[in-house]
Amino acid sequence: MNKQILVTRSSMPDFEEYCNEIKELWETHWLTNMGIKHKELEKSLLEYLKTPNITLFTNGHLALECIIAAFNFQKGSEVITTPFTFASTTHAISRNGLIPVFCDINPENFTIDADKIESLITEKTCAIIPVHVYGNLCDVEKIEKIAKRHNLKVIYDAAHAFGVEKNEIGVANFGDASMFSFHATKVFNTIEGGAVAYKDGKLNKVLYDIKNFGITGPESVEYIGGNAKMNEFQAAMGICNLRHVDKEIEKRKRVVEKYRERLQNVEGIKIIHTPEGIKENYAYFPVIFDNYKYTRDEIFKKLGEENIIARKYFYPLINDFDCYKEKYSSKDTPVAKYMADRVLTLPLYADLELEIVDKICDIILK
Ligand code: T4K
Repeated sequence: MNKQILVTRSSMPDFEEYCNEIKELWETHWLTNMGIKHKELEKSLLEYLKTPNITLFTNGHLALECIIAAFNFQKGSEVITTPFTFASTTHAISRNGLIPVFCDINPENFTIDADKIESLITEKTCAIIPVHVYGNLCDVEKIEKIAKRHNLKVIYDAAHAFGVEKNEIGVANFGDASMFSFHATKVFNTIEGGAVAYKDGKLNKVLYDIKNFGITGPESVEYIGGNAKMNEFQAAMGICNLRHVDKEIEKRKRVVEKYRERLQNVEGIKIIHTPEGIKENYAYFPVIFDNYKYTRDEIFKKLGEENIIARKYFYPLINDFDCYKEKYSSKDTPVAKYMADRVLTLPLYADLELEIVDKICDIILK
């Protein structure tokens, strides 16, 4: 195949639509600091995500760092999380002066194994930060019960889960807060960008202050905040992309259905099955090669030779990263280790041609 097929490709509106959206910025010269585009996007997202409160950020990572900071946990407290995720989740905990405690994942949908959380709780535990990895919902009911029992906060890393619903309840409604990434690689993007949705409306002011240097008035700075504001060009991209996101998700669905049709019931290939009642967003298509006739790495290489660049999300595991491996080991999370050694996420984006999906499946199967 001549054309290079990457693991994903950003959704973009028509050039004219975006130009039209940013035109008034040339009139107002108001480019950032919570301008009109920012306000408009915030309002639309409240509705789309069916959440009572939302705050926008310049990217998903800072959104997560800021919501953790907003809860003001005592430094050195422990946070139970999963190593089967992107670097950001664990880094956001560590950069807040908190201690990540890795819980293993369940082999069904690779989210945190809720049955293993309680054994990791100590008197130092302050929160659970699970990840709706690939857009798969965690066991939100079980996690809520555990959190209530032990008086812990739950902050979901919902970076992958934009638009996912369970029995018509938006994913943003689970836990105390949820972070969404609007990075270029996501189902919904604002170029770079992110948001936190949350239950307690009082967090609105705290988050605003944290993302804006802790400035609380014209002559007062009450907190040591940072700068994590979404600018007007990002927000304008979001306004345009939100108009088309449902159509984009429908197009992703076609691709996923094709992959499922070709790869399910193949010995040695495991794909994730979504339970009833879930509205999916078709964010990623992970495949586990488990005693298949070729290893994950062989398939990865073969696809690469055909100019198809799949990705090993999420390998290596975070507890094996150079910056964490002195304190942690992937041996402590054997299911996550098993999956990380065998997973490959296949190319998936709205405009991916079904012939290419077929070609990818042919390479894998033959
Ligand atoms: N939590 C979780 C669970 C996450 O997965 C992420 C981010 C975060 C938190 C933090 O959210 P952000 O701060 O990023 O908002 C990519 C993304 O950069 C990252 O956002 C994402 N997760 C992660 C899973 O994937 P890389 O290092 O794989 O990106 P890169 O540059 O290799 O791009 C991957 C593919 O995407 C390219 O092969 C082609 C395509 N692409 C990329 C870019 C940059 C585009 O089509 N357009 C683009 O502009 O991390």
